[in-house]
Amino acid sequence: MPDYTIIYFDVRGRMEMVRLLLSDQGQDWKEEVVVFDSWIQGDLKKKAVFGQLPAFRDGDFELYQSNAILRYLGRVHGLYGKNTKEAALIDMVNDGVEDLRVKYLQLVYQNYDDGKADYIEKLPNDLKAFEQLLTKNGGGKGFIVGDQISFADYNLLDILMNHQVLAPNCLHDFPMLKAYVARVSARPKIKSFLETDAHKKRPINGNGKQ
Ligand code: 0HH
Repeated sequence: MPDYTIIYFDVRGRMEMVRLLLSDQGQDWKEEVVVFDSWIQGDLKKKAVFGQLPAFRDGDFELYQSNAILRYLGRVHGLYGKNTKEAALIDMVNDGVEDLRVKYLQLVYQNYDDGKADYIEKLPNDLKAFEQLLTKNGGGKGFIVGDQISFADYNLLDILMNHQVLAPNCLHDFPMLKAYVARVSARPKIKSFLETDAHKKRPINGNGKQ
């Protein structure tokens, strides 16, 4: 059994997609919660490869960068497609999710009050690519790439759920994506995870905005 640990602040942030993946794959993990007061003392920051969290440990193996962590778990748990072309498409989707996540984090941490209305107005431009990709993949009734779940599905699910909190009707014009969120989040182990207090009580972001 792997010995996984997530080292991160007490937020969903850049690790909830990893928690979704681990839950769905039937994996256990430990949490090392870093409180901001100890972070600003600086010792942990100096130790972090790029001066930031999250970090992830698999036994003695330590990794930084949330997308590298996702890809590592994708390789270990067979969530990286059936061939090199599927793997490339999974990377493409995951990079698209990362682009949207960066925009979302900039809104939340830098410009929430002034920028929210404009962000929501422009959001369909970002969501339509995912709707089209999903629809083109076998009619949109399955996963984002191929016919089995990949690490990009967990990342996409997480960012879409965050956006449903930000703008509850944001998927109204994207029926495939809306059904996808309902379908993937209803997978039994994901559903159980989403019902845990650990998930429900963990804030999406560190500044109370969502
Ligand atoms: N490219 C990196 C990755 O994907 C980016 C990591 C990053 O931005 O892993 N890390 C931020 C925290 S993620 C960081 O380390 C955003 C959540 C912030 C919540 C912080 C407040 C928690 C209070 C309980 N930031 C700290 C720093 O840069 O010093």
